[in-house]
Amino acid sequence: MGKSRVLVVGGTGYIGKRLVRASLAEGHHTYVLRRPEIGLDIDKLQLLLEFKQQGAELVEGSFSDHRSLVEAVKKVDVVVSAMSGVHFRTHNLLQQLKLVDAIKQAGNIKRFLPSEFGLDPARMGHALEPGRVTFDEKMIVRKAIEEANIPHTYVSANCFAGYFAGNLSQMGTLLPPKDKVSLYGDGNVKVVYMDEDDIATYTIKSIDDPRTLNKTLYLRPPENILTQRELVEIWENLAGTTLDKTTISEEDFLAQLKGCDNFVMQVGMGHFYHIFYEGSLTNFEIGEDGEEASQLYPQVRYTRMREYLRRYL
Ligand code: NDP
Ligand code: GO6
Repeated sequence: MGKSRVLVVGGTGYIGKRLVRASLAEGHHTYVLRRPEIGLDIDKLQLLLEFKQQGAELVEGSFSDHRSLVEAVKKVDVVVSAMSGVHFRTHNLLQQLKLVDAIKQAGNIKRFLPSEFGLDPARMGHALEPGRVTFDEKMIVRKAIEEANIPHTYVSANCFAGYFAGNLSQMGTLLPPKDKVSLYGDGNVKVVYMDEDDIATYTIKSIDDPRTLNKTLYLRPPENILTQRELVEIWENLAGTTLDKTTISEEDFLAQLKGCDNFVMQVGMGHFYHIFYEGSLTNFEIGEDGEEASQLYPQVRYTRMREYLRRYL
């Protein structure tokens, strides 16, 4: 396929920086939004300057200046947003409504990928409070996109391995436990663990693909569909250890969630509940409105969790 002009919004973020690199690697003309609000954040600025050296074009634009967003959007064919969903209280995801307005007014965008990259929010209508806020906000953004008839692709990336695999899916840590691991229920629910660079690679593959137009792209490469138990076993084999296993029953987990007074923690626990007890990543078949990434792009050699976990040895 030909080369596109791609604007990455949120390009210095955790997944955003990988999207910039993947777009450059694919040979697209890559533009990265540079917000004046970065102020004295020297790491953000240095990263942007690195991207420029690697061939990206930095475009100034602010969410508090509609015209600047329209001008930025007019330079490109595709907009990929990786706005934050982490600092939940500030509703950053809804900032994207301003981006939708700008795209609507500019009128030239061939594909918009809003910030999704997780559970499919369209399947989370029943999600627990307060974690459901992320799904609700993503659905509000979807509605605005669809009402404005903006061509789009939604990427359901499942579990970022850095948050869910490196720690063997333990909450409150990013490192593998040394002695004991707690399993959610029987530990036999299928989840999907994804290397973050692969998420970016698949996402960028989809931006000019007619097969993903107005569809959801699910990242479900077969060898990365694993139970928590299988993930733990992979680690035990790599590390040459055996971990003591304890079980958290569904009732205990929900009681802990309800008793927790930290908002960000409650949000996280809600997400873990849906993933590891309910099986929300895998308890459905991909339908007419979806495509599976490793089937569309079999040439991508995706990272298996055995390989990903080596870095934690
Ligand atoms: P980050 O927290 O790294 O933030 C991404 C970018 O958001 C920042 O770099 C910044 O852009 C932008 N941003 C933050 N606040 C504002 C603001 N007030 N106004 C404008 N821009 C702002 O995001 P993540 O990469 O962690 O998350 C991206 C997406 O991935 C989210 O939708 C999230 O839900 C999802 N996610 C999924 C996970 C999974 O396991 N599936 C795990 C984590 C996230 P700039 O670069 O311009 O400064
Ligand atoms: C990642 C996290 C990890 C929270 C999604 C608390 C949206 C999604 C897979 O920001 O709340 O320990 O789907 O103690 O649709 C956070 C959130 C993960 C990271 C989940 C996410 C996943 C957001 C924690 C923790 C490792």
